[in-house]
Amino acid sequence: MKCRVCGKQASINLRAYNTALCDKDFIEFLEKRIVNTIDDYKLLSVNDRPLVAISGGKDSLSLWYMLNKTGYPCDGFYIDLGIEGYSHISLEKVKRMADRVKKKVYLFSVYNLIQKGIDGLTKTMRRPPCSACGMIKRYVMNMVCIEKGYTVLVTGHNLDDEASALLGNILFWKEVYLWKKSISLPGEEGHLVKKVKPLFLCSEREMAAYAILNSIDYIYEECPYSHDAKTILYKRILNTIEEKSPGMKIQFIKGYLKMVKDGEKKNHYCIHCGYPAYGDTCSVCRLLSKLGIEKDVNFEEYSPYSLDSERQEVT
Ligand code: Q46
Ligand code: ZN
Repeated sequence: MKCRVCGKQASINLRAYNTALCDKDFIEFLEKRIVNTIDDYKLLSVNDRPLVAISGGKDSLSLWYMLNKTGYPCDGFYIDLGIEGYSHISLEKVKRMADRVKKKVYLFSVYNLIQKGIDGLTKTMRRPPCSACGMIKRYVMNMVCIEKGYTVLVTGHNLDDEASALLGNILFWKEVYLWKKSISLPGEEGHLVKKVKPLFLCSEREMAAYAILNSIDYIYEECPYSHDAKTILYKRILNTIEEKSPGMKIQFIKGYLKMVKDGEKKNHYCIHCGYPAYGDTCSVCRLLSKLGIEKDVNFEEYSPYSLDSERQEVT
Protein backbone atom coordinates (compact mmCIF):
# COMPACT_ATOMS: atom_id res chain seq x y z
CA MET A 1 0.00 0.00 0.00
CA LYS A 2 1.48 3.33 -1.09
CA CYS A 3 0.85 6.82 0.29
CA ARG A 4 -1.48 8.65 -2.07
CA VAL A 5 0.50 11.88 -1.63
CA CYS A 6 4.19 10.95 -1.68
CA GLY A 7 4.21 7.35 -2.91
CA LYS A 8 6.19 6.05 0.07
CA GLN A 9 5.01 3.15 2.22
CA ALA A 10 1.58 4.01 3.67
CA SER A 11 0.95 3.46 7.37
CA ILE A 12 -2.80 4.06 7.56
CA ASN A 13 -5.60 2.97 5.29
CA LEU A 14 -8.62 5.29 5.32
CA ARG A 15 -11.34 3.27 3.64
CA ALA A 16 -13.96 5.97 4.17
CA TYR A 17 -11.85 8.23 1.91
CA ASN A 18 -10.64 5.42 -0.32
CA THR A 19 -7.07 6.42 0.40
CA ALA A 20 -3.89 5.38 2.22
CA LEU A 21 -1.30 7.72 3.69
CA CYS A 22 2.12 7.73 5.35
CA ASP A 23 2.57 9.15 8.87
CA LYS A 24 3.56 12.63 7.77
CA ASP A 25 0.83 13.00 5.16
CA PHE A 26 -1.82 11.57 7.47
CA ILE A 27 -0.99 14.23 10.08
CA GLU A 28 -1.29 16.95 7.44
CA PHE A 29 -4.50 15.41 6.09
CA LEU A 30 -6.18 15.42 9.50
CA GLU A 31 -4.99 18.92 10.42
CA LYS A 32 -6.31 20.18 7.10
CA ARG A 33 -9.67 18.58 7.84
CA ILE A 34 -9.88 20.43 11.16
CA VAL A 35 -9.05 23.76 9.53
CA ASN A 36 -11.60 23.13 6.75
CA THR A 37 -14.26 22.10 9.26
CA ILE A 38 -13.66 25.31 11.22
CA ASP A 39 -13.96 27.36 8.00
CA ASP A 40 -16.87 25.51 6.40
CA TYR A 41 -19.03 25.56 9.50
CA LYS A 42 -17.80 28.97 10.71
CA LEU A 43 -16.80 27.58 14.09
CA LEU A 44 -14.23 30.24 14.96
CA SER A 45 -13.65 33.77 13.72
CA VAL A 46 -10.56 35.96 14.01
CA ASN A 47 -12.10 37.91 16.87
CA ASP A 48 -12.87 34.84 18.93
CA ARG A 49 -11.07 33.84 22.11
CA PRO A 50 -11.54 30.07 22.24
CA LEU A 51 -11.14 27.92 25.34
CA VAL A 52 -10.71 24.16 24.96
CA ALA A 53 -12.31 21.78 27.47
CA ILE A 54 -9.72 19.10 28.20
CA SER A 55 -10.29 15.78 29.92
CA GLY A 56 -6.85 14.23 29.49
CA GLY A 57 -8.09 11.79 26.83
CA LYS A 58 -6.75 11.51 23.27
CA ASP A 59 -9.43 13.65 21.63
CA SER A 60 -9.30 16.77 23.76
CA LEU A 61 -5.51 16.74 24.16
CA SER A 62 -4.98 16.22 20.42
CA LEU A 63 -7.49 18.95 19.66
CA TRP A 64 -5.73 21.43 21.94
CA TYR A 65 -2.40 20.58 20.34
CA MET A 66 -3.80 20.76 16.78
CA LEU A 67 -5.55 24.09 17.25
CA ASN A 68 -2.42 25.73 18.64
CA LYS A 69 -0.37 24.22 15.82
CA THR A 70 -2.71 25.25 12.99
CA GLY A 71 -3.06 28.92 13.92
CA TYR A 72 -5.84 28.97 16.50
CA PRO A 73 -4.06 29.85 19.74
CA CYS A 74 -6.17 28.79 22.70
CA ASP A 75 -5.99 28.15 26.42
CA GLY A 76 -7.39 25.09 28.13
CA PHE A 77 -9.81 24.21 30.91
CA TYR A 78 -9.77 21.10 33.05
CA ILE A 79 -12.29 19.93 35.65
CA ASP A 80 -11.08 17.65 38.41
CA LEU A 81 -14.10 15.40 38.89
CA GLY A 82 -12.74 13.69 41.98
CA ILE A 83 -12.95 10.20 40.45
CA GLU A 84 -10.61 7.76 42.08
CA GLY A 85 -7.89 6.25 39.91
CA TYR A 86 -8.79 8.56 37.04
CA SER A 87 -8.84 12.25 37.87
CA HIS A 88 -5.30 12.66 39.23
CA ILE A 89 -3.79 10.77 36.25
CA SER A 90 -5.70 12.84 33.71
CA LEU A 91 -4.62 16.06 35.44
CA GLU A 92 -0.95 15.12 34.97
CA LYS A 93 -1.50 14.58 31.23
CA VAL A 94 -3.22 17.93 30.91
CA LYS A 95 -0.38 19.78 32.65
CA ARG A 96 2.14 18.05 30.41
CA MET A 97 0.33 19.24 27.30
CA ALA A 98 0.04 22.77 28.73
CA ASP A 99 3.86 22.78 28.94
CA ARG A 100 4.12 21.49 25.39
CA VAL A 101 1.76 24.01 23.77
CA LYS A 102 2.91 26.72 26.19
CA LYS A 103 -0.62 27.72 27.04
CA LYS A 104 -2.50 28.44 30.21
CA VAL A 105 -4.93 25.87 31.59
CA TYR A 106 -7.57 26.73 34.18
CA LEU A 107 -8.14 24.04 36.75
CA PHE A 108 -11.38 23.59 38.62
CA SER A 109 -12.28 21.02 41.21
CA VAL A 110 -15.90 19.90 41.62
CA TYR A 111 -15.24 19.87 45.38
CA ASN A 112 -15.40 23.67 45.20
CA LEU A 113 -18.92 23.52 43.89
CA ILE A 114 -20.61 20.55 45.54
CA GLN A 115 -18.20 19.78 48.39
CA LYS A 116 -17.65 16.27 47.06
CA GLY A 117 -16.34 14.54 43.99
CA ILE A 118 -18.43 12.60 41.45
CA ASP A 119 -17.66 9.43 43.46
CA GLY A 120 -19.19 11.01 46.57
CA LEU A 121 -22.13 12.41 44.64
CA THR A 122 -22.92 8.97 43.22
CA LYS A 123 -23.06 7.47 46.70
CA THR A 124 -25.28 10.26 48.04
CA MET A 125 -27.67 10.34 45.12
CA ARG A 126 -27.73 6.60 44.49
CA ARG A 127 -28.19 7.05 40.75
CA PRO A 128 -25.90 6.81 37.71
CA PRO A 129 -23.39 9.65 37.90
CA CYS A 130 -23.25 10.71 34.25
CA SER A 131 -26.31 12.94 34.11
CA ALA A 132 -25.25 14.94 37.21
CA CYS A 133 -21.63 14.99 36.05
CA GLY A 134 -22.58 16.19 32.55
CA MET A 135 -24.81 18.89 33.99
CA ILE A 136 -22.08 20.16 36.34
CA LYS A 137 -19.45 20.12 33.60
CA ARG A 138 -21.63 22.11 31.19
CA TYR A 139 -22.40 24.65 33.90
CA VAL A 140 -18.81 25.14 35.03
CA MET A 141 -17.43 25.26 31.48
CA ASN A 142 -19.90 27.98 30.62
CA MET A 143 -19.08 29.88 33.80
CA VAL A 144 -15.32 29.90 33.23
CA CYS A 145 -15.75 31.24 29.68
CA ILE A 146 -18.01 34.05 30.82
CA GLU A 147 -15.87 34.97 33.84
CA LYS A 148 -12.57 34.86 31.97
CA GLY A 149 -13.80 36.50 28.77
CA TYR A 150 -13.60 33.55 26.34
CA THR A 151 -16.07 33.76 23.49
CA VAL A 152 -16.22 30.10 22.38
CA LEU A 153 -16.03 26.82 24.25
CA VAL A 154 -14.35 24.11 22.16
CA THR A 155 -14.94 20.44 22.96
CA GLY A 156 -13.37 17.26 21.63
CA HIS A 157 -16.43 15.18 20.66
CA ASN A 158 -15.47 13.02 17.70
CA LEU A 159 -17.40 11.45 14.82
CA ASP A 160 -18.02 8.19 16.67
CA ASP A 161 -19.34 9.99 19.76
CA GLU A 162 -21.68 12.10 17.69
CA ALA A 163 -22.86 9.31 15.38
CA SER A 164 -23.72 7.01 18.30
CA ALA A 165 -25.52 9.80 20.17
CA LEU A 166 -27.42 10.67 17.00
CA LEU A 167 -28.42 7.05 16.45
CA GLY A 168 -29.69 6.84 20.06
CA ASN A 169 -31.68 10.05 19.69
CA ILE A 170 -33.25 8.85 16.45
CA LEU A 171 -34.09 5.38 17.76
CA PHE A 172 -35.99 6.89 20.68
CA TRP A 173 -37.05 10.04 18.78
CA LYS A 174 -35.63 12.36 21.41
CA GLU A 175 -36.45 15.38 19.31
CA VAL A 176 -35.29 17.98 21.82
CA TYR A 177 -31.79 16.50 21.94
CA LEU A 178 -31.78 15.80 18.22
CA TRP A 179 -31.51 19.50 17.43
CA LYS A 180 -28.99 20.17 20.17
CA LYS A 181 -26.29 17.86 18.89
CA SER A 182 -24.99 20.02 16.10
CA ILE A 183 -21.39 20.97 15.38
CA SER A 184 -21.97 24.48 16.72
CA LEU A 185 -24.45 25.79 19.25
CA PRO A 186 -25.02 29.54 19.43
CA GLY A 187 -24.49 31.49 22.64
CA GLU A 188 -26.57 34.13 24.35
CA GLU A 189 -24.68 37.27 25.25
CA GLY A 190 -23.74 37.29 28.93
CA HIS A 191 -25.52 34.00 29.69
CA LEU A 192 -24.44 31.21 27.45
CA VAL A 193 -21.20 30.86 25.56
CA LYS A 194 -21.10 29.52 21.97
CA LYS A 195 -20.00 25.87 21.78
CA VAL A 196 -18.21 24.21 18.89
CA LYS A 197 -16.92 20.72 18.08
CA PRO A 198 -14.13 20.80 15.47
CA LEU A 199 -13.59 17.00 15.63
CA PHE A 200 -17.15 16.32 14.48
CA LEU A 201 -15.89 14.78 11.23
CA CYS A 202 -12.85 12.94 12.68
CA SER A 203 -13.24 9.33 13.72
CA GLU A 204 -12.07 7.70 16.93
CA ARG A 205 -9.51 5.69 14.99
CA GLU A 206 -8.12 8.75 13.22
CA MET A 207 -7.79 10.62 16.51
CA ALA A 208 -6.02 7.72 18.20
CA ALA A 209 -3.59 7.47 15.27
CA TYR A 210 -2.97 11.22 15.37
CA ALA A 211 -2.28 11.15 19.12
CA ILE A 212 0.16 8.27 18.81
CA LEU A 213 2.00 9.74 15.81
CA ASN A 214 2.45 13.02 17.66
CA SER A 215 3.54 11.33 20.91
CA ILE A 216 0.64 12.86 22.77
CA ASP A 217 0.64 11.43 26.26
CA TYR A 218 -3.03 10.77 27.04
CA ILE A 219 -4.90 8.72 29.59
CA TYR A 220 -5.78 5.32 28.12
CA GLU A 221 -8.25 4.38 30.82
CA GLU A 222 -11.79 5.53 30.27
CA CYS A 223 -13.70 7.17 33.10
CA PRO A 224 -14.88 4.21 35.25
CA TYR A 225 -18.47 5.41 34.85
CA SER A 226 -18.31 5.58 31.06
CA HIS A 227 -19.58 2.06 30.43
CA ASP A 228 -22.98 3.12 29.24
CA ALA A 229 -24.13 -0.10 27.60
CA LYS A 230 -26.24 1.64 24.97
CA THR A 231 -23.47 3.94 23.73
CA ILE A 232 -21.11 0.98 23.43
CA LEU A 233 -23.78 -1.00 21.56
CA TYR A 234 -24.49 1.86 19.13
CA LYS A 235 -20.80 2.34 18.42
CA ARG A 236 -20.45 -1.37 17.74
CA ILE A 237 -23.44 -1.37 15.39
CA LEU A 238 -22.13 1.64 13.50
CA ASN A 239 -18.68 0.04 13.22
CA THR A 240 -20.24 -3.11 11.78
CA ILE A 241 -22.08 -1.08 9.14
CA GLU A 242 -18.93 0.96 8.46
CA GLU A 243 -17.00 -2.24 7.91
CA LYS A 244 -19.43 -3.29 5.16
CA SER A 245 -19.98 0.17 3.80
CA PRO A 246 -16.94 2.46 4.34
CA GLY A 247 -17.81 6.14 4.69
CA MET A 248 -21.29 5.48 6.08
CA LYS A 249 -20.58 7.19 9.43
CA ILE A 250 -19.37 10.38 7.83
CA GLN A 251 -22.39 10.41 5.46
CA PHE A 252 -24.72 9.86 8.40
CA ILE A 253 -23.30 12.79 10.31
CA LYS A 254 -22.96 15.09 7.29
CA GLY A 255 -26.57 14.38 6.33
CA TYR A 256 -27.59 15.33 9.84
CA LEU A 257 -25.64 18.60 9.68
CA LYS A 258 -27.34 19.44 6.39
CA MET A 259 -30.75 18.72 7.90
CA VAL A 260 -30.03 21.01 10.87
CA LYS A 261 -28.84 23.75 8.53
CA ASP A 262 -31.91 23.45 6.30
CA GLY A 263 -34.09 23.46 9.41
CA GLU A 264 -32.58 26.78 10.45
CA LYS A 265 -33.09 28.21 7.01
CA LYS A 266 -36.82 27.41 7.12
CA ASN A 267 -37.24 30.21 9.64
CA HIS A 268 -36.47 32.76 6.94
CA TYR A 269 -39.27 34.48 5.11
CA CYS A 270 -39.29 36.32 1.82
CA ILE A 271 -38.86 40.07 2.31
CA HIS A 272 -41.21 40.74 -0.63
CA CYS A 273 -44.14 38.46 0.06
CA GLY A 274 -43.59 36.76 3.45
CA TYR A 275 -43.51 33.23 2.04
CA PRO A 276 -40.94 30.83 3.64
CA ALA A 277 -37.63 31.22 1.81
CA TYR A 278 -34.06 29.97 1.79
CA GLY A 279 -32.49 33.41 2.09
CA ASP A 280 -34.10 36.84 1.67
CA THR A 281 -36.23 36.11 -1.35
CA CYS A 282 -38.52 33.17 -2.06
CA SER A 283 -38.12 31.15 -5.24
CA VAL A 284 -41.17 32.68 -6.94
CA CYS A 285 -40.18 36.29 -6.24
CA ARG A 286 -36.67 35.45 -7.43
CA LEU A 287 -38.03 33.97 -10.66
CA LEU A 288 -40.29 36.95 -11.28
CA SER A 289 -37.48 39.40 -10.72
CA LYS A 290 -35.27 37.43 -13.12
CA LEU A 291 -38.02 37.64 -15.72
CA GLY A 292 -38.47 41.35 -15.00
CA ILE A 293 -42.11 40.85 -14.06
CA GLU A 294 -43.86 42.85 -11.40
CA LYS A 295 -45.83 40.60 -9.16
CA ASP A 296 -49.56 40.98 -9.50
CA VAL A 297 -51.54 38.32 -7.73
CA ASN A 298 -55.22 38.78 -8.41
CA PHE A 299 -57.58 36.03 -7.58
CA GLU A 300 -60.56 35.97 -9.82
CA GLU A 301 -63.64 34.36 -8.55
CA TYR A 302 -66.06 32.18 -10.33
CA SER A 303 -69.35 31.44 -8.69
CA PRO A 304 -72.06 29.50 -10.43
CA TYR A 305 -74.61 31.71 -8.75
CA SER A 306 -74.56 35.11 -7.19
CA LEU A 307 -73.65 35.02 -3.52
CA ASP A 308 -76.42 37.54 -2.82
CA SER A 309 -79.13 35.56 -4.51
CA GLU A 310 -80.92 32.75 -2.84
CA ARG A 311 -79.13 29.45 -2.92
CA GLN A 312 -80.37 27.34 -5.75
CA GLU A 313 -80.88 23.72 -5.34
CA VAL A 314 -78.39 21.46 -7.01
CA THR A 315 -80.07 19.45 -9.63
S1 Q46 B 1 -20.12 12.08 32.33
FE1 Q46 B 1 -19.96 10.05 33.15
FE2 Q46 B 1 -18.20 11.27 31.57
FE3 Q46 B 1 -18.66 12.24 33.99
S2 Q46 B 1 -18.99 10.37 35.11
FE4 Q46 B 1 -17.32 9.93 33.73
S3 Q46 B 1 -18.36 9.10 31.96
S4 Q46 B 1 -16.72 11.93 33.08
S5 Q46 B 1 -17.83 12.00 29.54
ZN1 ZN C 1 3.17 10.30 2.10
